[in-house]
Amino acid sequence: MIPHKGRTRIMTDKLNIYCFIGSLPSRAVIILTKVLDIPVQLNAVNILNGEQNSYWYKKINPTMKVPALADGYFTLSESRAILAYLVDTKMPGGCGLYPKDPKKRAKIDERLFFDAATFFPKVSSILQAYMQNKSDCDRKKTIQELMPVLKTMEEFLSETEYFAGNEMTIADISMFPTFTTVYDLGVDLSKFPKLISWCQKMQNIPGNDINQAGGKVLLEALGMKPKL
Ligand SMILES: N[C@@H](CCC(=O)N[C@@H](CS)C(=O)NCC(=O)O)C(=O)O
Repeated sequence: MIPHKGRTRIMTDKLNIYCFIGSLPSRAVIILTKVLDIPVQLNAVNILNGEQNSYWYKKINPTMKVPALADGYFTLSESRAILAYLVDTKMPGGCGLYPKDPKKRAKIDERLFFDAATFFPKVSSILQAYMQNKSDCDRKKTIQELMPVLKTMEEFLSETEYFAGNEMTIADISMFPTFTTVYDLGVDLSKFPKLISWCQKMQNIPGNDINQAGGKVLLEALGMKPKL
């Protein structure tokens, strides 16, 4: 991954991904590039020192968040939109990760929206509570608020092996780094055996090493040690 020092845009034939390895949605995008085995240029944006707010990055992603993608002059933010774009453009013939069949795709979108609107924000609140050095009580409250979400996710896995059917899709890839973060934070997962076995399967995919490395970076930023 190359550091990106004040340049406005890196133009290469490869797709450019702007990311921070500690970031959960950045990791989901990197993992998908490994699963699809596509050449990409990874550009590090250090959100720990505020690089996401720099002028050059704001031109690529006006929301000033990671990840972002640049495909020539076409730019895209929002990790789940990037995941869908990567499958659609790199696997034009279709692919089980995000099939073209409207019903299958709608089910995957349903899980992606659940992730964006419910799962990721709850985990993000826990991380914020650690980063802002909130009291133990406040931290525990954010963890308690995650529990019903994990229960729903356990129920999602009661009928299918993955979140949107019996094959891995981009919905699983999107949720994987967020779930391993929950594990790393030491949240009690004993009531969620299906989530644990889903996570174990996901650990065999290409890019798991990057997810683990990102987990270490994140926990170090929080002053903690990873369990995985
Ligand atoms: N919904 C966005 C969330 C992106 C996001 O929250 N990124 C965080 C890192 S995980 C970020 O860039 N934070 C820096 C900031 O808020 O200044 C996505 O999935 O891409």
